[in-house]
Order: sequence, then C-alpha cells, then structure tokens
Amino acid sequence: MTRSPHHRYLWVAAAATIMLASCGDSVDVDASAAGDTTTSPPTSTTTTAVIPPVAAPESFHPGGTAWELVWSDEFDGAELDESKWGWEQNCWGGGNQELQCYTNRAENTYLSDGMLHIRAVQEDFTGLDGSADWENADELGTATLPYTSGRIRSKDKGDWRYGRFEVRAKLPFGQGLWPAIWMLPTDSKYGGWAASGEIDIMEAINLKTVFTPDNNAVHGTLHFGAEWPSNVNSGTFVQLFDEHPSDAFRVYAIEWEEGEIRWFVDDMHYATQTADGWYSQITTEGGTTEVIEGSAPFDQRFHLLLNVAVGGTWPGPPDDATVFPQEMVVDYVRVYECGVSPSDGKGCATSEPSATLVAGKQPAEPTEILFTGPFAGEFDPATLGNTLTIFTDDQIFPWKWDSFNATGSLAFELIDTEDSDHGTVIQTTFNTNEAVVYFQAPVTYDLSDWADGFVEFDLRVVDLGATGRGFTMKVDCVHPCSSGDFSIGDPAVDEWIHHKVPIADLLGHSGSSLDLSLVDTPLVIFPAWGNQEGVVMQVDNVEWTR
Ligand SMILES: [Ca+2]
Ligand SMILES: [Ca+2]
Repeated sequence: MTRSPHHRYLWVAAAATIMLASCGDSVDVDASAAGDTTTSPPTSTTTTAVIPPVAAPESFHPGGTAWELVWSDEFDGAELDESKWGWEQNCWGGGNQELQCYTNRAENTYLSDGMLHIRAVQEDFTGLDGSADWENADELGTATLPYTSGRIRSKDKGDWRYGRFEVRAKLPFGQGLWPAIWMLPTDSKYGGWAASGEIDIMEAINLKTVFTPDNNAVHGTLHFGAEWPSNVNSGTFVQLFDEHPSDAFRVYAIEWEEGEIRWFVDDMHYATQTADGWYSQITTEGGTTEVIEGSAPFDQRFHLLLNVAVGGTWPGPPDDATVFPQEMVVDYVRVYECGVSPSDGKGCATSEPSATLVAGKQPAEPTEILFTGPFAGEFDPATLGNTLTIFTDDQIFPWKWDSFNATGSLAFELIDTEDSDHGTVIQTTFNTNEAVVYFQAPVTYDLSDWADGFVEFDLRVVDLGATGRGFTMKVDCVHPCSSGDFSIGDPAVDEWIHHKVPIADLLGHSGSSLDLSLVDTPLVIFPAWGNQEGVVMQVDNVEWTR
C-alpha cells in the first residue's frame, strides 16, 4: 500500500516492476465460492456464526525460544480492541485512486468467533476527501465513492523496531480486490512517504482471476528512497499453488533485524532484502538530497496496518465478475522480539539459502545539469511584462525540460513539425509507467504578482499508449511544495490543444501548497500515473501570462 502524508498525489508504487494492472477482461469466478469467504457482519443484537471456529495452529516461528511474544491480538473479543487498534476513516483513495471509503462501521470491520473480518461492500458512501492525519485536514471537503471497506492500524498503540511480525489470514478474491498487511513508520524521521520507508508484509491483487501470477500470488515489498515522487520500491512475490490464499488461512510474516528483512508464508522463507539494496535520502533545504548512512529508513519504529482496498492504479477496478462483499479474515496478529538481542533484532533469524535475495535499488545519480556557469541569464521577475516565456522552439535558460522517472526510461527530442503555428516542439516518449516531466530552473523565482494570471501551453498527444486516461499538470515551488495534481482532462490524439489554466485555480485547489514566491517548476505535466508506457506527447508555446 502507499500513501501520501500531505498531498493528493496520484501514484502507484506497489511492486510496479513486477506486474501492472492489465486485467480489463472478464474473469471466471465461481460465485458459489463467495459463501466460503464472506459472512454477514453482526447486527446490533445478535452475532451469527457463519464461519466455523478454526483452531489456531502453532505459530510458524521457529525454535520457540529466541523469539519472545511481546504483543498480540487473537481477536477473541466481541469488538475490536481499541487499546491496540484505531480506524482510519476517509474517502480519498489512498493516493492510488482507490475506490473505497474506509469506515469504522460494523459493516466493514467486525469480530466473530475469534476472527477479525475486514469487509469490502459495494455501496456508495460519502466521507472525508483526504486523511485526518494531514495538516490541512480541517479544510478538506468530502468525496463519494462506490465501495466501503475497513483499514485499521496500531499507530501509537503498537509500534516496534525490529522483531517478527506474524499474521494468520485468509484473503478476499476477484478483480479489483487488494488486501494488505503492512507497516508504516510511526515517527517519519527521514521525511514524508517514502523517505521514512514502508514495509509490505503481504499484498495481493485480483486473486482467483485468470491472469497469472495475480491468480495466486502474494507480494512482499519495501518502499523507500526520497520523498515522493523520488521514492522507489523493491520486492518480489511468491505464488501459492498448494492451498489458495483465498481458500485457506496462511501465515504471512516478516523477520526484521538491523540491515535485513525476511519474508515468509507459513514456514517458507521466500525473500530477503538487505540494507545493501535500500536507502533513505533526506531532502535538504537547498533542494539537494543526502543519503543517510547505515540501515535507514528501516531502523526506526513502525506500526502495523490491515486493510482491504478496492480498485486503484495497481489492481484496476472491479469488473462484472467480482463478487461482493469480500472479506479478509484475520485469525491473529503476533509480534515477537528477538530475545538474543532486542536492540538490533539479530540472532533469531530463520533463513533458507534458497530464498530470493532481492537486488533492491541504489540512489539515483545526481540529475545532469544542462545549464552551467554563473546564472548570467537569470531573469529578474520585476522586469517581466505580461508574458513569461518558458518554451517556444528550444530550451530557454533557465527552464530545462527534465523528468522524474522511477522506473524505465524517457526520450526527449526537439521535433520540427514543419507547421508554421508550432515550428519546433519538444517531444517526450514514455518507456515507463511512473514519470513526470517538467520545465524547471535550478533556482526559484518570486512570481507572487502572477496570482491572477494563467499557465498556458499547447499539448499534442501523438500516441496515447495504453493510458486511455486523463493528463495532469501542476506547478511546483520546490517539490514537495506544489499546487498538487490538476486534471487537464482526456487528450485528443494527434491534435494540438491549447490549455489555459488559471493560476487562481492552482492556488485554490484542494491540497494546494503552491507558494508563488518560490516557483522553480512553472509546468509539470504527465499522463495518468502508473499507466504511461507508449505515450508520445509534444509540448509547445509554454508561458505564463497575465
Ligand atoms: Ca483468533
Ligand atoms: Ca514551437
């Protein structure tokens, strides 16, 4: 799972290099199987036992001596233990354009026969269009989405550094269902998502659909790097061919020690990641990044989250074959400390040499600076007339066409259109799914006097690739200071469209932190995040006007 601490960014990050949502076709799901997974939540007066009690098996933690149980919830009560868990309640889509509202209602989370049920329901619901955690939560509006579900977390109630984290669960299935057992940093010492890390113990999407490996795979992933959008992820998945994770309870676990995290299903150790393949970059005030020494960001306190998302950029939306309601049923959550050395978690490892050692990611090389030398061409905003020109036929100092690109590659070219209205234009080809491109200066400019002006540009989409969805623009004041994502709608293909976006709209946009006195990036533009491969677009005549 992914999330943004402050902004309504559109991103996908879950194991994007492994698979992308491609599941638009119908799937063959036996609706009669739904009875095995879904039950009715308790009414106010009775509790109906639909799922027979299941004897909890022994934990799969090995040896039984070195790992010492320090926290657990067996879900034996009548209601969720609020000394251990809190609900998140919102309708903002989790930063991934998900389609569920999270509520604290019994329809979406309840306990029955020693099991926690997190239940996704197909029903319209209206709630907060953002996270109550955000600094601007008081100003948030509402949104209505077509599903409800539950998301609980142990933040400030159960927070740990190192240990063994073990969850016995049975998973929901069908196109668009995205159950997750994961961890986020409690203190975010290294900055906003994902500079302070994210540990995904188990994620699955689109289980029991015809597409493999989605059909029976569970994923273990880390998110880290710098703050979005300069974050990265690494991980792998395992396919469960013996007992399907939607038919049988399986135990999903990690062992986390200083510098190493290991992923398990039942007693199978299937993946390891180490600090050689992760890193944390702090963004300094000057906008440069600094790599933190040691095993950051996975050297601080994290808490647990359990949820079932519906839709979103990774799984894609449900289809006609998806059966609702769907449930993740959780028998227990158990947290162990390594008794040998609690301070670094070392000395209790269960390691299979055959487990995949994930190569991970290294910090990107510093961005190439095209403009060198003294900033002789730097302009004085006070001398500007009513047009600030950013691009006409070539890159104009100090506005460099550049990209942030998490995976894959981009190609930039100057193309002569032999069209008198456009002449030379800048063309960008996306051989990636997670990139933004922009005009950016290496310094900031005070454009406070442009609040009543416009960002204008011409856009021609030569090839829509697979995106089929809208384009987004924004203005940044040294990321993450930003107007936030601003939709410019669905593009026409092979047709120049002139866009004129009022700067007042960018300032007033929900979640905007745009500061016109610090503009370094007067135009950011990108096709729908997560689904960009093959897009070819041309941009021309970029300017601010007033
Ligand atoms: Ca239980
Ligand atoms: Ca031109």
